[in-house]
Amino acid sequence: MKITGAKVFVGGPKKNYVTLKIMTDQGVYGLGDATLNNRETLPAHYLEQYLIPNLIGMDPRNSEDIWQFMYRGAYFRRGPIAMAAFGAVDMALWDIKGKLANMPVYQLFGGKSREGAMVYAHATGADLEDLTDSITGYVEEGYKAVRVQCGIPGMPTASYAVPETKGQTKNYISDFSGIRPKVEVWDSDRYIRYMPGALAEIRDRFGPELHILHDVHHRLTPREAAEFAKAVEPVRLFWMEDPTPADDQDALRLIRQHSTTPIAIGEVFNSIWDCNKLIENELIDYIRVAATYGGGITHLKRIIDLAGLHHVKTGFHGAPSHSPISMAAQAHLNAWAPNFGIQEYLVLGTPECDALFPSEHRMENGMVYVSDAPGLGVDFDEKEAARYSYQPGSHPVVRLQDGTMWDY
Ligand code: CS2
Ligand code: MG
Repeated sequence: MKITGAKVFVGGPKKNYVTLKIMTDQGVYGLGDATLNNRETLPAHYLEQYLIPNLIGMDPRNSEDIWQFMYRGAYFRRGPIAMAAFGAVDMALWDIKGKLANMPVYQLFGGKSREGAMVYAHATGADLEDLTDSITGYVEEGYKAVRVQCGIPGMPTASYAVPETKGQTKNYISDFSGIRPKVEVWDSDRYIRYMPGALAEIRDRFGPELHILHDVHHRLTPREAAEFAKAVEPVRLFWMEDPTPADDQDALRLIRQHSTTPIAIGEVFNSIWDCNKLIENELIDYIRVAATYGGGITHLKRIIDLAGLHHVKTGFHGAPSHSPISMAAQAHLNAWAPNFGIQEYLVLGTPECDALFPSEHRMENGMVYVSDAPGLGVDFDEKEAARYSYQPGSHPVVRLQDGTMWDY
């Protein structure tokens, strides 16, 4: 069996999904997702210029060897761009493998450990009242877990002008204006003074059963994060996410020494080598590495297995930037993983998204039920895809009030 060709599509409804389709000489094809939010064209180029020319002629069933070829063969390893490209190839190969076996991919891991996998939604509000309304909406829809974020009273707003620039380049970008980030202003002290009380009020209003999650988005120092984690202990959060910048694997030790608030981290990790110390030293409770830029199913499965040895559960990133293909890859892992924790789940399921990526994965009462179709159980409609093109975008950047650059 041989890979005969592959195509990359960039675009989608409100998102620049990077979709890889690998074709074979037996008519079976596989789909993968390489969407690296706001840097989408880079994994697309990696795929088109380096990986696809090498894949042609390879046996798609040898997904492990192909993964090692991409990773070891690159010499310059890891990093989100390369790992997103490898991840897309790997997902597509598992999709092919499942279709050949006529089995859903979770069967190839060892079958189902559960029927439905709990997900969490995002509730946000300009203030606490607004946030309460947003949480109420999700609770009424049947969600059992909600991530809660709200505006901080008195937090200054950006006073920096975002320069407007237009320009022309040869490839995807013809207008630079979407590339210039908007600026947000951050004040850790104000946040630490306000947020524990706000979270306590949410717990009071919604009672003990609701799983409450909160994302600190890498903005505190280890000492501040320890203070925060201690202050929110009575709220009994499901997790406190990304308390400190994720680069420093030792930072979490201080938080651990001072509190029992569960810690989740990993949405910006790309490799087991970004989190092995965190897992082995039992400094975290949930690992959030995504299938998309974590090298796909093959690599994520290694992380899940290491985590399982150390009481660390899964809580994969599921921001809307991930396409339904990698969400499906995660749905299969979530159905199987003995150490499944929770899945982030956002915004998918719009009619436009369903038309582009038809599937039978379904969401009901805050739980995702994996499709039993062979492979990943998601298709890709190329005619629909022709409606979309790449739109430049950027994450906001964050500065302190005096202008100092901070972590988004
Ligand atoms: C966030 C993300 O989902 C989350 O927990 O931290 O929305 C993050 O801001 C984006 O994925 C960035 O691309
Ligand atoms: Mg996050």
